[in-house]
Amino acid sequence: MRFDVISLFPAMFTALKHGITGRALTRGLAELILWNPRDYAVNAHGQVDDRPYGGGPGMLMRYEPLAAAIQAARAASPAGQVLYLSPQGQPFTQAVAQRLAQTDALILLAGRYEGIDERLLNTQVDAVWSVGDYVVSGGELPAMLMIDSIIRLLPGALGHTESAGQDSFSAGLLDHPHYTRPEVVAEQVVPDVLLSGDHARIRRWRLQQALGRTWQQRPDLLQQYPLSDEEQTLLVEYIDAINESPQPTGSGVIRE
Ligand code: 9D3
Repeated sequence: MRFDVISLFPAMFTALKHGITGRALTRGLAELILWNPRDYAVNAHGQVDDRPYGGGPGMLMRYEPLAAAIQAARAASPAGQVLYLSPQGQPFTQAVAQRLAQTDALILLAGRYEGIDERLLNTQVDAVWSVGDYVVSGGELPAMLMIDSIIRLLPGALGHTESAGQDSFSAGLLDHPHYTRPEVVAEQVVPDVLLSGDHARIRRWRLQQALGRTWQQRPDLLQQYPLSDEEQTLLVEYIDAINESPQPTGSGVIRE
């Protein structure tokens, strides 16, 4: 899959050379091409920002260099949809990542300053995505988040130890707790069930923990999740156990 990124700070994208994304790039599963609007600056000063019509604080990305960089990226990747990263965008979710991972090419436009001219948005941008309701300084980190989450979904990107397919139930739920050696740490022991070797019991415990943690931390996710009869039973048992034993204040437990 091909990613073309338009950004004033192309060096930020070197972060993607590490780990899973780095391996996918060196293996040729994914390709990353950067386009810097500064290279398309029109005046002697190499100016890439401009003042907003109507006045007010803040600058916009200057129209001509940005339009030229988009045009160059489009010419190099004609099949690529142009995605603009913006706080005004639709929420980027795992479902969106899964859909975009099915495509061959994407052109990501990372904004700086207060954003881009609305006419570029109208004529050059196919979709607008936000990575969450908080403010960051530019579109680069959001673009990297999107690229990372998409690359991990490409066939062959994850090694067998990283394979996401193992806990198929966990799609749409938070993960269960994990433990590794040693068996006792700071007077906390590994739950007995994980040492039992009883794989059916371990699977049920993990599913129950995933359901319980999602219920506690992310009830919004649970609303979207259709509970099987087994899951319903496990969750009720989890909630009952919590209501039987007092919990520290602030642990997020709802008591009757
Ligand atoms: C003064 C109003 N601000 C909008 C909330 C201005 C502004 C702040 C930060 C305009 C752009 C930015 C830079 N942010 C992004 O480019 C961005 C972003 C984000 O800040 N949050 C969540 N998702 C995204 S995607 C791109």
